[in-house]
Amino acid sequence: MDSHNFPHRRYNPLTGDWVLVSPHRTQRPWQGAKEAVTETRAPYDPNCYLCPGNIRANGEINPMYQGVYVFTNDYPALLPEGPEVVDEDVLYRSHSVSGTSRVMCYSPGHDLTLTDLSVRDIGEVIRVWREQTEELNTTYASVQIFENKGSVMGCSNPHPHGQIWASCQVPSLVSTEIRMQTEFLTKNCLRLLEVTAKREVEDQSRVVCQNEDWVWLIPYWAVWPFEILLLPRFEARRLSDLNQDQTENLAKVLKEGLTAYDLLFDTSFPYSMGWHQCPSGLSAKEEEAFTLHAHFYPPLLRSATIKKFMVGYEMLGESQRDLTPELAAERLRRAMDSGQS
Ligand code: H2U
Ligand code: ZN
Repeated sequence: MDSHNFPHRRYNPLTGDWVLVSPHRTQRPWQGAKEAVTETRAPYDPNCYLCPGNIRANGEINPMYQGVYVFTNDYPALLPEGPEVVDEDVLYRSHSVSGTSRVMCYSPGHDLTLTDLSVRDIGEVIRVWREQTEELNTTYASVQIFENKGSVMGCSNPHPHGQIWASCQVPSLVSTEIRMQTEFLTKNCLRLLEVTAKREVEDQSRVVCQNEDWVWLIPYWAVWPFEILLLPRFEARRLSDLNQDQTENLAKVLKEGLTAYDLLFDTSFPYSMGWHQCPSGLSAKEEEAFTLHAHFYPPLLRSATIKKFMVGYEMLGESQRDLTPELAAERLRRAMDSGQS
């Protein structure tokens, strides 16, 4: 069967979910009309609560920071301490959670995005990700680094920033990935994401860009049209494991991959991205099975304004896509080439 032309389901070994792929529907003409959505912003906005020297919503004043700036979220989703709650009712279960939430400004420049930063400045962002992971891991098992970019993803402020939420309890999606990676290692004597990186680099059809340490690819089981899985090509469990060369190469692949995103629809590409790092306190087998990686989930489908909706069948049955991951990767590679010529 030519899977590029017929409906089929693909398995996501990281979650255990299936995705319905309906490539025949893309026979409809591709309307990749480039409706550029350009928004001009000044390098400083007196009303922005993240710009250097400005007052935040709780009255605190940001320092005149020059590089990356991290502060505790003024409206944190997690608190370090609280009353002990355990409810083990047969139906209604709950337990306490403890943690902290931080906001991380990537740059003082209000008009920039992570993509716009130089490779050197992206390297600074990674260095702070590494430091934060190391520090927070001494108190909290799980360190979740993420970024919501663009108002379409619910981002409240265009100033380039991400967030860090750390907790003693491991969040559900990370727990699932731990279980799936451990089961894969037990069954196949292979690390799931290590073998994924190797096979994808050999095959190339879903790879958008790569260097000696990293590969930026659309996973075989991608749900979002231009979803990315960023994988190391060396053994790593946490950002704090990265050495200087691996950090520099990560900055390079981020610059390249994110630039391809922006070129695709001639817009500052929105997404939700985040790192999955190995929590502390796992068993030796779970720790061995885990590979550090990042997911990028962008909502756009056909242009800067036409997004993919996860509704209907997706909400009630399972995720579905028309554009194959292979075609999506080819479009991103082409966008990248157009930027180089
Ligand atoms: P988004 O990246 O999703 O827009 O979130 C920005 C965060 O910044 C949000 O969690 C915090 C909000 O609580 N924030 C502050 O900590 N201080 C402020 O003055 C405003 C927003
Ligand atoms: Zn700002």
